[in-house]
Parts: sequence; C-alpha cells; structure tokens
Amino acid sequence: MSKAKSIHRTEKAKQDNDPAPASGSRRAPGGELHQVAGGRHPVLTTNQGLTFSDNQNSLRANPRGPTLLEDFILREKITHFDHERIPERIVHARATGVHGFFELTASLKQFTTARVLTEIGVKTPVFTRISTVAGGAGSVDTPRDVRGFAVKFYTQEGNWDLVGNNVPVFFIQDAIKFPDLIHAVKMEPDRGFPQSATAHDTFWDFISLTPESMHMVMWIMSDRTLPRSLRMIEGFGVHSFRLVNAAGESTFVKFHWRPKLGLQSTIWDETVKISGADQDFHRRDMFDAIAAGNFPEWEFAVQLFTQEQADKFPFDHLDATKLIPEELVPLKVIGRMVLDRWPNNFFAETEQVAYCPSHVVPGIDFSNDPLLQGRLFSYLDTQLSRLGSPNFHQIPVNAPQCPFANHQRDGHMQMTQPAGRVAYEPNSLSDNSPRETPKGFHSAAVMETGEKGRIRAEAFADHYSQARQFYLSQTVHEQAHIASALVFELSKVEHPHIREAMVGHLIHIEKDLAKRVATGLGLDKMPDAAVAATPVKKMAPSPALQIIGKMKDTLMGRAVGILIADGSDGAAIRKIKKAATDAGASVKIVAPKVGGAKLADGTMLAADGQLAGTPSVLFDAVAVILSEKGAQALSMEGAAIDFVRDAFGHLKAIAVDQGGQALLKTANVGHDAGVVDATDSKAFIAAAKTRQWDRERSIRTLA
Ligand code: HDE
Repeated sequence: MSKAKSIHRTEKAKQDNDPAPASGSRRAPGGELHQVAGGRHPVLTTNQGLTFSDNQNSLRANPRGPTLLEDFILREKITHFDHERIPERIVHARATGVHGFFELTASLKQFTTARVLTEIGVKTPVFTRISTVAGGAGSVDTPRDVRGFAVKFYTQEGNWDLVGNNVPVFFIQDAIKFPDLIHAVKMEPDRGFPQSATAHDTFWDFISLTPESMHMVMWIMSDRTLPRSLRMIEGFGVHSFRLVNAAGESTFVKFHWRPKLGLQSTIWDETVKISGADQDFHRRDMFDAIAAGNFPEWEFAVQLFTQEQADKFPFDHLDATKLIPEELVPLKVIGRMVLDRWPNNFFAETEQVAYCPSHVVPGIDFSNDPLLQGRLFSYLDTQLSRLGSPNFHQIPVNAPQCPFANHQRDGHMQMTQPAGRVAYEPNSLSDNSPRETPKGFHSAAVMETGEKGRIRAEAFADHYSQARQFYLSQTVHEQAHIASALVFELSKVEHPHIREAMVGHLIHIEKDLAKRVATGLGLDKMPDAAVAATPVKKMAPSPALQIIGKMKDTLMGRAVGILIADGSDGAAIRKIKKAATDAGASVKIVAPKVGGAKLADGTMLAADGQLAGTPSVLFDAVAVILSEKGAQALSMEGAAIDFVRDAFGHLKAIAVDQGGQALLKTANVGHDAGVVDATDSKAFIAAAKTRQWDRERSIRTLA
C-alpha cells in the first residue's frame, strides 16, 4: 500500500495524495468545481459544499483519544449512510429494471384516443421493472414465483403504467383478500422463514381454503414460475381495461407482452442449483445481454372485445382468475418494446420507480374488475409510505417526460419553487396558471345499476374449469412437472389436512392429476372432493398456454459452456464454439483454473469461468472436450462429475470427444439422442435448441 493511501496519513502524505474519486461530488458554492492541483478530479465536499482535507480519519481528542461529537463531517456522512435504504416493497421487492422504448406498429385509432396507441412509429420511452413477488430485496432471483412485469410508458400525454405479471391470471378475485394472500405466502411471522417460497404451511393453508386460487395454482406449479431468463417470459396486464375512442365508445382490452426469444423455463432441480451458483442469475443475464447489445424485445399485443362478446364468454372477464383463451379472442400485435439501456443507478431508478395502475392516459380506462379497483387505491398509498412524500412524481424516474402542472403545493422534499400568488383553480388573477381541458382524461360513461353490497357476482363462482383447461392444454412433460411440483410443495407442508384438502381440489381439475399427487404424497386413500359451487365446464384445450409449444428454434439468448482442461484439442473447441456462436449462443470456456488450460498444441486458452464456480446449470447446453489425461484428472473432481451429471439431469445437449466421453462414463451418465459426438456440431446445435424431454423419466421419479 502506498504511503498516500494509508489510513495513518502524515501531513506530507496528505499533500501527495489525490482526494477521493469524483462520485457524489457537488458544485462548490461559487458554481465552479473545486479542482485539485493535478486538475483531474473534483474535490470531495460535504452535502453543503464544504471541501475538507481528510476523508480517512474522524476528529479525535488526541491520536489515541475519543472521537469528538463536534465532528460534523463524520456525523453527516454516517447519518446519510444510516438512511440509505427506504422501506422495501411489501411485494415485488426483488427486481431488475431497464430503460427502453415502445414503438407502435399498428394503430388502434378506431378504439382509442391514446396517442401511444395511435401514432405509428413514435418511440415512447419506457422503464420496465421485472420482479419476483414474495422475497425481500436481497433474495435470490430464482425462487418458484410469479414475475411482476411493470412498464412505465413516458407518453406525451402523461405516464401510463401497465403493471402486470408473467402469468395472465391471479390468485384472488377481490382486493380485500390481498393482504391475507401475501401474509400467507411471505415468511411465516413467528419464525422468519421461508424466504421467497410457497412451499410452506401458511401458503397452502390459505390456498386450500380459497378455491378461486386453483387456476393460478396450475400456473404457479408449472415451469412458468421458473423462467430461464427474464428475456424469455411473457407479460400480461391481467385485468380487462377499456379503450375509449373519440366518440366516447369503449371497447374492452387485455394487454399481452410476447418475448421475441420465445418462452423458456428451467426445470426445478436446475433452478434450485442455479440459486446456489448465482443468486443474481436473472439480473446478471439481463445486464450482460444489454452490455453485449443483445437488447431484449417483446411484441405488444391486445385482445379486443365488446360487452356483447363478453356476455357470451363461458366465464366472467371481470374475474382476474380467468383468462380469455387466444383461440376465443385472437391476439392482435400492435407494437414492440425494446429494452436497451441499463439504469445509471440501481437505487435512483429500479428502487425508486413508483408504478400505479391508476396512471393512465386519455383513451385508456378501467374495467370493474374488483381486483383492479382495489389496486387503483393501493399503489398510490404504498408509494407514500415507501418514498415518504406525495412528491415522489418529481423523482427523475417517475417524472412525466411531457409538461405537467397543477396547483398541488409543498410537502416533504418538494423540489420545485412555484412563483406567484395563485395556487388554486378556478381563478381570475392569473392568465397563465394551469386549467382543465376538454381534451383531457374522461372516464368512460358506463351505466351502473344494481344493489349496493358486499356481494360477489354469480359469474365468478366457477373455480375449476379454466384450471382444468390449463392442465389439459399442457404437453405430457409439462403435466408431469405440475404434478411433481405439487408433490414437492405439499410434501413441505407439515399439516396432513392441508395436503388432503389440496388433493380434494385437484379432483375437480383432473382426476388423474389428483391421483398422481395423492400417490406422490403417499396418501393411503383419496380424500373427498372439495365442494364445488358450480359444475366444471368442458373447455377446449388451448395450446397457446404451453411453454414447450412456445420455445423458439434458436440459440439466440442462450448460453453454451465448453469444459476443457490441460491437453484439450484446440481445433475441436474452436469448431464447437463457432457452431454455437453462429447459432446465436454466447459461449463460455470452463476450466479447472481461471487462468486457462494448456491445449494439446501447447497454446494457452484462457477460461471465462473456473470449474468450481461455473457449474453446467449456468448453460443451456455443454460440450466436454478433454484429452485422456485431462479426463483422468477431472474424474477425481466432484465439480466436473456434477458438471456432466447435472447437464444430463437437466435434459441438456452434451457434445463430447473421446476424453469427454470418458468423463461421462466415470460420472455414470447415460447415452441418448442428446449426447452427441463433438465432431457433429450440426447435431449438437439441433439438440441444444431444445431439451431432451424424453430423458427425464429415465433419471428421476416424476409424479
Ligand atoms: Fe400488485 N402491488 N397488488 N399486483 N404489483 C404492488 O405496489 C396490490 C396485483 C404488481 O415493479 C405494490 O409499488 C394489491 C396483480 C407488480 O414496482 C402494492 C393487489 C398484479 C408490482 C401492490 C395486487 C400485480 C406490484 C407493492 C390486489 C398483476 C411491482 C409495491 C388487489 C396484474 C411494481 C408497490 C414494481 C406491486 C398491491 C395484485 C402486479 C402493495 C392490493 C393482480 C408487477 O401496492
């Protein structure tokens, strides 16, 4: 350590040393940046602009004496630090946020006056925040959980927040149940665990007593809640909204985001291991993609329907536990969203962004969905406690990017200084104070009749038909994953009556599913079916609800790992790498040492990851290129054995040369169509674009 950097600084050392780096520096009172002698860095100051000479030592009564209360510099710095966190979101605390733009490709002029949905080609800036729901801000990226999908459109008519999820339905039908749902899913209050998991008693207790959740249960037990990448998830506005046109006519609309890379999920065992290998798996994936210029993109689509159409649906579209199958109302693609800019500062943007479903623009309005109606209250309220002030709209990430003005004044952390004596409307004293405009937001003129009361519509009573439709729409592999997830989760539940009650619900969804779960749980007899309020309807399967059916035949956005060691064949490595890169994958070399391996031709190849810290769960497919000696050395390495075992166990393609083959043998890894010779890069790429679904039955017990 240089003398100048030592915390035991002498006066001489202080003079030799540059001050601390520029971050957080402010302009000095005179408006000039203080410059040090070398002129390279601004001078460090307090928040009041005071320059100071020592940022390493607090003020002490003598070199070995007590610290003095007088040290206002220490106190300012520590006080600020002590308050660096704001209350984290009660739900959706853990997230990744990215800037980008939305571009309209087809106009909805016939249906709405909203310019963001009528002006083709205009690029509207957005800030998109994708989150998990149950875990705290520091929890892992990959629990089994719904993903929030919130988009703030900074339109020229004000901010429009579309605050959705990656699942098109929700657990409950009425906002009044939301605090109970969240209390049930969050860590149990007496013990403080589990963090970010549904696999515990209070969650399943609540769910087993809430039949309306059964459709959502099918979605969360599917691999939709185990996304491979945030770039490979769909997004849904969930509720029906209204579009209102210039004539004041309204049309119902559901909003959808569809990822350009297609859908892809991981499987449960893989997810669990990813959590250990990289807690920031999704955030890092998004960060790396954006840094590499691989900007994630989604199509924006709408389902439009009239009241007359809705009256004929075999469900109530105001019920957020129901979706409108694409086969019933097709999706119309009207635009795209590209995320292309990582925030400058995580706290300022991703943490402070405040979404509210009530943020709409003229031409977009709400439906009577009772869940949405509750959300219109909740989000503004939560921002007040989270951000501490009604002026949260002044924080840059929340501020509209169009002019905004009104007579609201003052309050905590007010950043503007309005001039003049008029702060009210109407007024006759000011010609240029803001006034209402007929072109502004109008609520749709909707006739309401009926009795007031705490009454749920009869049409909301069918809790099983769409759950059944979802289950029956899945491939056999996906059905097995749903059944196995239910067995896993309910096996973590300590109270047998909760397990039995859940199986009682599954009977209505699909008898075979109930049987599989009952067998998986070791129930000695089938429990009674739950009481169903209405008979279960037969609905045609909707293949659009699958994940496997929506995987894209590409390696774009995917990653391939090549395991090498001293003596590996450089030409074989290059061949596989080129084939994978040409197919769009990113490729990483994994070696026992991060410095790399000495190849057969004597050259060194640097590694992107060290074997112990770069397991195969981080890749979509792997190649193992080893010399005989290399294979021998790795046969003693647990991490190498796990590398190939897990790749096989997670149904991935594996390309091997002779040495690689030897390692597979040591690891007792079998052979199938997904294990290919490294010389056949075409076969490898074809296998890498999918998972070897048929392999699964041979390696693990599925329910
Ligand atoms: Fe939320 N939800 N929610 N929610 N929600 C919040 O608002 C709430 C619901 C969703 O990235 C909170 O700013 C109620 C459905 C997302 O910042 C809070 C109900 C859907 C985000 C809140 C629901 C969502 C939130 C917590 C039942 C999908 C994260 C922090 C009526 C359509 C937004 C905050 C972000 C966040 C309340 C149900 C999506 C407490 C009362 C349904 C994506 O206000």
